Amino acid sequence: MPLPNLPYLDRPLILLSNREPYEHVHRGGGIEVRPPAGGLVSALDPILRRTHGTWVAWASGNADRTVADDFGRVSVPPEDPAYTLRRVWLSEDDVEGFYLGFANSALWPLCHLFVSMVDVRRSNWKSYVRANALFSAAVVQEAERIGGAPMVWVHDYHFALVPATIRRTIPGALIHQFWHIPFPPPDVFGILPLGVQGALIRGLLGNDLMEFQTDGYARNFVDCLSRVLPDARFDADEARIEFEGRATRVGVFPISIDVAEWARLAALPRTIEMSDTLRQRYAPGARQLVVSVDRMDYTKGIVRRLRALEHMWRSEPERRGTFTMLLVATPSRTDIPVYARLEHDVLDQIVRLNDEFRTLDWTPIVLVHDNVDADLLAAVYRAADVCVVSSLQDGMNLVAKEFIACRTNGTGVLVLSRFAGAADELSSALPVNPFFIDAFADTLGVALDMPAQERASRMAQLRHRVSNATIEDWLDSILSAAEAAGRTLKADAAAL
Ligand code: GDG
Repeated sequence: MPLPNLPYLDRPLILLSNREPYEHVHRGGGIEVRPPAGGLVSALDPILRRTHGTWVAWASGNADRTVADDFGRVSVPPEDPAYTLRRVWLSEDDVEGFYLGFANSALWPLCHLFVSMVDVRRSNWKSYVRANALFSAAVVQEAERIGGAPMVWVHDYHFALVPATIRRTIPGALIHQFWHIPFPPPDVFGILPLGVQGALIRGLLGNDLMEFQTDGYARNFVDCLSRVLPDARFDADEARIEFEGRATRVGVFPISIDVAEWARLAALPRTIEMSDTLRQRYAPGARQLVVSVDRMDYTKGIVRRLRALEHMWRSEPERRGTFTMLLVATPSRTDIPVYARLEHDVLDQIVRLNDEFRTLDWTPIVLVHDNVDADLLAAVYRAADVCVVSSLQDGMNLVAKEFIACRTNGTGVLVLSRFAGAADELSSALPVNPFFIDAFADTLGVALDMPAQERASRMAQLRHRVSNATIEDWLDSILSAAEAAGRTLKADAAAL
């Protein structure tokens, strides 16, 4: 990926995320390294290589300790060491309480407005506090090792308390945080115990810059903070919060993907071969192929998607057999009961629908319930006539952008939930409200019936948008805004 120039990145970079970029695992008597999985890690890895920075993350691999030094440090990438991965070990109790518990059973449903699923426990909160302290200490230790005032880039909702903690120890650090998921409005945030609300907001105000995917989430953050900390002042023109003598800026940076890399993957001979096989198998002749790709997560609207299909096949029997639904649902967070139940419900629903509607030469829904390689995903995107993203809430949704990047021939229809952050940018997609089942089915019908010319013109607009807002653009704008925030805040502090 061609990286931005980063002329402004004159401080040592320390990145903090829950997932680590390289995981060491025992395999067949030896140790294997699992390279960056997932788009975000792959996008950030080159920046760390370029800047010889430090990445602090949870040690999730069962051979991680074997290869790291006494401090949990290991040089990566293994074949050509360029930066330091600093691993943080969590006890089983903290994986349960911090990660599965407070982060994924309280904050995740809360931020996605799944109020009835929010499960707050004192022990999980304590574990979240403890884990945040552990990660903060690791960042501080790395900063001391490197020397100078670093730029610390914190990722996501796992680490709301980290910025303020680091700030207390290294006042001159430039700290900023990207919040990948939605931020809830005050009434929903208000479900949390008062003390927890205050601690989270104060923790985040340790940042120089808070980064969100959309205007709406940024506004929600400001509304929450105004309610929780009435003494905080927000200057809307400057997008600046002032609280207890410190300032935090708020910015909107919709995340993107490595467009060139997806286009390259989609054009590989083996991808084309896989894509042709998918079409021959599931969409022979005039039959169309509708696809979806998600982690198996209740926020992605998989159950509603299946209901819309059921509604369509029942109310418009002539649609049966005209398309196959290829549903890629990657297992996720299976240790959390709600996720295990979702998996069970989705599998059940698919078996039931296939039993009811299948014909001799047609299986209505084909499920891929596995972790698949990126080139197979590219083949799925390439093979599709229609891609459906039906999130009930979603910070951005990268799948929508990946589908567009892979449509190098300019065809294909994107059906996109109004409740995905991506909908703000991708206005030429077919919008859908996944809660309104009949209308969802109607929209699928519109997508399937859309004339080639309209498909091409909508896709041209989508491709134009995505090619002009890539992951490199995102990195460039976020890192330069963080540097600028650091500069102006320093000037503000001098003037105070
Ligand atoms: C959060 C926010 C925001 C999926 N299955 C496989 C696989 N994937 C890849 C896709 C895509 C990514 O996972 C999923 O993208 P989402 O955008 O849906 O992400 P979330 O995991 O929900 O993450 C989200 C994102 O952060 C970034 O800020 O967009 O709103 O919830 O890249 O391709 N990749 C591979 N095998 C799979 O089986 N290799």
